[in-house]
Amino acid sequence: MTQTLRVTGMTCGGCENAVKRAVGKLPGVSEVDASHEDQRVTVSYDAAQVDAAAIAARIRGLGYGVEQG
Ligand SMILES: [Cu+2]
Repeated sequence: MTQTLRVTGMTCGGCENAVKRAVGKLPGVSEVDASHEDQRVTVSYDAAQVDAAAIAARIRGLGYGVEQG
């Protein structure tokens, strides 16, 4: 499935890349797109292997805020 999370705290392309790299390493994640301008991260993943909570936790672990919805 594909889900878009509202992510706060990203300020540049480096932040986008950090999120893309970290989330992309999670098992089951096939695609990650991040935009600091839109404060948005879109993730395509296999729901049998990973869930939105785990993805959000990974992003929070980098120091960014996540609001689901
Ligand atoms: Cu940055």
